[in-house]
Amino acid sequence: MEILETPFVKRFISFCLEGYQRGWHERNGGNFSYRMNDEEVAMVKDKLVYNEDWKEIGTEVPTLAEEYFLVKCTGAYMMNMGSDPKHCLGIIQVDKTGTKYRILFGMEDGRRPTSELPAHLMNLAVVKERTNGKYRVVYHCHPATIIALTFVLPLDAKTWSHYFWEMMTECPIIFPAGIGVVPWMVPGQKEIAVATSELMKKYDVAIWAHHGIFVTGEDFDSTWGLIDCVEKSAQILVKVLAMGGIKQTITNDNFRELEKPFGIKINPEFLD
Ligand code: 2HA
Ligand code: ZN
Repeated sequence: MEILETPFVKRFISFCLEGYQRGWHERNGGNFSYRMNDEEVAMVKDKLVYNEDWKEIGTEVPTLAEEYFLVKCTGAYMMNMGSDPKHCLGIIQVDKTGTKYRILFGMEDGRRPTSELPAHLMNLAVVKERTNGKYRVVYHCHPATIIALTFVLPLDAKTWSHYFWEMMTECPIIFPAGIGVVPWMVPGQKEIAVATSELMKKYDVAIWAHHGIFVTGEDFDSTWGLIDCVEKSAQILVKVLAMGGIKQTITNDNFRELEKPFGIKINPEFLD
């Protein structure tokens, strides 16, 4: 099968274009990665080219050794993902030691993987372990309302989780663990990758102060649903704050009432 015709590549592209339509990807902003499953690797294996040199990832991800990933290119505009995929995305493989990668498809004319490759791979490693291999998607984007709130809300997980749960009843059901927050840090470096992946041990959502957000999930739809809910919650919160603030809300007891019917455990650290 042609690589660009496979369902997972098509869905990766449609996800990027939807994010662009939402205004979450100005210029080359944001990035995206997907850990391919065995069937997807088998589907494209005879079209991959194994003659590129191994390059340093910039961090260590031994639990991802020899796995295959579909990732956005650095510098690429999400806007162009559909019309020029061979310059905007590529398939890479991690080596046996988990310290190097090589390009097997796409990333033509010297393009390279996203500048946030260390953060993507470290997050994918952490969530793979936390979910026994279920989670495969990591998405980073720059939604204006979420970023705006990083200038106003205290930068701690409890504040963000509680406010974002309060804004829509479905939110605690969709992200019951809550939202982690990384303070302002230099992007593209190992330090921010380590800080984010520490949060991904607990949360599916990590805010990057004054920059954007990382979300993770099992598949493309659930990851999309998650970022969509978080950004919508942010929009409601801004409206509520602009209208003079919360006058009545969902109580902590109300939150606890959701647990049994929806079979979830809402992070008790944020419910007092
Ligand atoms: O341009 O968003 O964080 C990619 C980014 C870097
Ligand atoms: Zn960014």
